[in-house]
Amino acid sequence: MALRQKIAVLIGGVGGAKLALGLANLQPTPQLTFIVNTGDDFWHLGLKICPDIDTLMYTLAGRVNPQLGWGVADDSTHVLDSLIRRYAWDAWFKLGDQDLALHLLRTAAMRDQVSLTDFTSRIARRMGIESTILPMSDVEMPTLIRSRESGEMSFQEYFVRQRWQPAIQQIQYDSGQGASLPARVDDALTSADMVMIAPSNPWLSIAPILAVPGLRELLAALPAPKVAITPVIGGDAVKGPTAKIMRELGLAVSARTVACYYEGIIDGFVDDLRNPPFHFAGLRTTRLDTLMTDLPRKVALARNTLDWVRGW
Ligand code: FO1
Repeated sequence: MALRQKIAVLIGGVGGAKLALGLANLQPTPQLTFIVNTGDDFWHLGLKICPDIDTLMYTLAGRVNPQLGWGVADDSTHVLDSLIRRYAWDAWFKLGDQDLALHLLRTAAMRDQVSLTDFTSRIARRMGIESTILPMSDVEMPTLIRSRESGEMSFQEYFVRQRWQPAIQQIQYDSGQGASLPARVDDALTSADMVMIAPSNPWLSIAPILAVPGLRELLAALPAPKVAITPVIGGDAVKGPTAKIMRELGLAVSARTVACYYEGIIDGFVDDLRNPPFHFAGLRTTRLDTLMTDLPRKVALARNTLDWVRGW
């Protein structure tokens, strides 16, 4: 029997989860390990919240809210309603009741000194997810946003409370105060037949992963093919603030800028058919339909990317 191909994917957010679902629905299914951004994680109402891990888990388990791309489908909001109506709480971060169950369990596990990696593996298994989901680090590495209007703020303060409206002056990535590369992340990358960078926001979702000590250097030295997929289609992002942030950072809103950003850590780049072609010395590029509006399109992008890289 042929060995299942091992693919490690750097990932974060709603756009990344779409590709993850495409990869997980390939036949035969590759052996998938997702290395997930935890720069968005925060403590809220005493609970440990890990939005990108949860978005990925709910998506792969078929439980995600399809309209939002995050949270649980058909979730109720009894707790949230109580907080607002009975206690006049400023409930700016929306937590559904079923989603809360996961945050309660995770918080209890953290208090019992269970690592985020072990907790995530346990929950993913209980959700029936076959892929491996690894937080980029067990040490907290919160991304901080600085803007002229609002000064320094936490990621969720910027993203949710202020609806990503403040113009970004600087993004500060945490390197985990000397934390080292988690052994399971190291293993997943070292043993991978291919590494992919999902079409997640490079500055908000992928850069925090690249800030994990040792990860960028390891990636650069890996002999396996490493390929990124563009989050920019037709001069804009499908959803979210990618294009806005690029403009605020003084960058041209193009797939070329994204490929440039990943220089040194990728050797292939999947651009979108709608984008103008570009060439970089030493970088293989292809143009595919990267708009993942339904499951067949997600699977097609995963399949076409793998077929392209296998043909190198
Ligand atoms: N995004 C929002 O825009 N508003 C919310 O109230 C919100 C709540 C929320 C709760 C749990 C969760 O896992 C994700 C949630 N998100 C919410 C999404 C999240 O803030 C972002 O998608 C990511 O952090 C960016 O990748």
